[in-house]
Amino acid sequence: MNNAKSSEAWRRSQKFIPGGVNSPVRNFSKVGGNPLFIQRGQGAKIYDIDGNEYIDYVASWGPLILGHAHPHILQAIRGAMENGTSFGAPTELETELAEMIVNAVPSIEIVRLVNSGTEATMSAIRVARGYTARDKIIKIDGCYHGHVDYLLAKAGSGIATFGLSDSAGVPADFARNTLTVPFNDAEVVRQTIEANPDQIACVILEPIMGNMGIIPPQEGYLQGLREITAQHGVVLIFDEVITGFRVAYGGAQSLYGVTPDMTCLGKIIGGGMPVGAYGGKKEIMQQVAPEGEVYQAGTLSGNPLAVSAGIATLKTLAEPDVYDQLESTAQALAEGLFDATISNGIDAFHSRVGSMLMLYFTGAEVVDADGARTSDVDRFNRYFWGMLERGVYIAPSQFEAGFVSLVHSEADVEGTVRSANEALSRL
Ligand code: HOZ
Repeated sequence: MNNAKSSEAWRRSQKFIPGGVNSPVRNFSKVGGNPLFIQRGQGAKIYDIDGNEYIDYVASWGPLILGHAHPHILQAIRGAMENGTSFGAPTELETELAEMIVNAVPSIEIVRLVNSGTEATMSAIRVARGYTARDKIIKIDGCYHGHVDYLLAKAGSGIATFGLSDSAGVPADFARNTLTVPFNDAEVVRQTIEANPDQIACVILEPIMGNMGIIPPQEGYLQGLREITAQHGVVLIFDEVITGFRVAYGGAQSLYGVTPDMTCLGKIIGGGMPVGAYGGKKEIMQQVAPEGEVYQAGTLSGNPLAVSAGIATLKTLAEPDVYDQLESTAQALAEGLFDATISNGIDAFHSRVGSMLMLYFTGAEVVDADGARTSDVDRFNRYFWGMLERGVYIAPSQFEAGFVSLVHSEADVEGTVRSANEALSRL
């Protein structure tokens, strides 16, 4: 694999950008090597500046469920751009996207658009705190909700990839009100709420963990959280930044039939443009300024280019059979990878929900973050390079999800499985 130009580009970028990247997990240091610099994407493929072609399962970390440079999205962005790039004033496009979200996501009656998933979770928690007049929150070990100060404790994604327990620069005082409990254990949430009577504002979690690999909720877990939080007047927040419009049009909450009080969105609803959203019950969202007293604002919130890309994405996802197609492609891929680990005698745990999938290099069953941490990351790193050298681009971290998009073909799946067989046979 020739990556001379990427190596040179990285040498240069490190002079001006921390680690040469604008988000830590993009850096390949944990898999050992330098990141590829991407020139363009088309459909299921990306092309680096050295001219190498890869089947892409990173999909910009989730948003590109339609693949790269989808004509509907490009057309929508071009159309919006002709009218100008930002106004800082309401547009009808924002209402159109908000209405689509409200109609799709069971818990959302009112929604506010922001610029990233981080902004969405931070704002939702502020609203939950304002609504309940309580300070403490419960977060789940291994869930990642963006780089909000008090949410970096025991977070997944880059925090897990780089083996950190949290981030420097967060005053202990800021994290004092964050209580952390394991995933898939509703009883410990009950105990924590009861040990802190009338003090817990919210429980926030990814209903399917997607930043510690993929960890689905066990039967009854989400229902249990719903009952416990309702009993104690605690706001239940689902962070569906990854799962929203990914595992089903209505997100994980529609898949599992559990309706939280608030939901955070991002990624897919911007079609590859920067976006986020938080919403929920009217009564709670009425706390948000200017209706209520919880302040939250943003110069570029509801940006017309991002909103247009989001509308085009959701319209395409609303077409018949889209989720069936995603399911059958992802299922074929997961089965192929499963067979490949068996025939190569590799200790592996496979996890998949819809078009999100993960191969953990562990013999343990992964039901929470501690299970994910049993993975042999050195083995994963060798697998990562084996796949990359064979033209398959997976995330450079054992803890980042793989995403199948609508444009992955049978040939892509077959090629990926062939590459996995070869890569695994050389571990
Ligand atoms: N937080 C993202 C992964 N879960 C990473 C975003 C990025 O590096 O682009």
